[in-house]
Amino acid sequence: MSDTIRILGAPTDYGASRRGVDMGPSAIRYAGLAATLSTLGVDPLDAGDLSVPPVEADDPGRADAKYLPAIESVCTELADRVADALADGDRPLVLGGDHSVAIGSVVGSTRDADIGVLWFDAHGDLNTPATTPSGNVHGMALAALLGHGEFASMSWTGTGIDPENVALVGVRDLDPGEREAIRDHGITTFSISEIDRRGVTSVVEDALDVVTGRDGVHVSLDLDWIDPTEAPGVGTPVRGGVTYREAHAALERVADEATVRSLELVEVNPILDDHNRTAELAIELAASALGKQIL
Ligand code: 6HN
Ligand code: MN
Ligand code: MN
Ligand code: MN
Repeated sequence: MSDTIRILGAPTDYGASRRGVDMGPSAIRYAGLAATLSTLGVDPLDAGDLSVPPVEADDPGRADAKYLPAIESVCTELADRVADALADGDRPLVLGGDHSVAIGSVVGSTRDADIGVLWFDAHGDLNTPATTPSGNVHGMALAALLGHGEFASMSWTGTGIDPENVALVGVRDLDPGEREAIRDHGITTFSISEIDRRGVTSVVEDALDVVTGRDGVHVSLDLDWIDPTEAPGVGTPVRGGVTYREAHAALERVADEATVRSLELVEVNPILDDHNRTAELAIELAASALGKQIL
């Protein structure tokens, strides 16, 4: 793999109920993404944004999976762009957008490859149209990728990823249907309480033991994983998240122990942010995941 990081913006908020995450890619670039990546000795290649029609122009359609056709079209294009980047030997870095874009990133990253998925999130994102409390597809992204419920019949969400190759890290807000999904499908889940008890480093090491895929791991980083005092610019904040240092320690472990095949930074909402600090944190964490050294 070359040292080129191909930046792909996916400015969508179709999967979230709040406007603003569609400005995530712009906020993350403005906070200095390319300059930071350059200091790591990697080559940032900004491939621009996918063209996403404004949400106002569309009708949400079904209440239990809002804007699903629009999400399908964005994710289908994103999957191809991610797979193309990898085929060219570049590492894709996807900028969301709400977390539904992960359906595109992971479908693309897993094409002709055997990968693990690390999902850092306050939430499980394991609802289906049958269990969702909101109808927002960002809360269903991981279920879609695993082919749960109705997603089993949708070819655009299919990865063939084995649930044993997925780990959820740091969750603290699960819906009843998500708890059931974790139990029924045996998805390795490390709650925030486990991080409290055992420390983030040891938890991430265990997660990495679970997900190691032959071709590396996809890191899906939902910024609401971090405590809202450090990451206020997210659409669905939940108190009691990991601290600034815990987040770095986690991604530093990932860089040390795994091959990061693809990475995404999602749910940054500059409208709700405090002077773009969540976007800045997203960049710092990407740098940690890509092997930034302090000494
Ligand atoms: N995210 N579990 C809630 C729902 O509506 O399904 C919240 C989901 C949040 C999703 O932050 O990516
Ligand atoms: Mn999420
Ligand atoms: Mn595969
Ligand atoms: Mn979340």
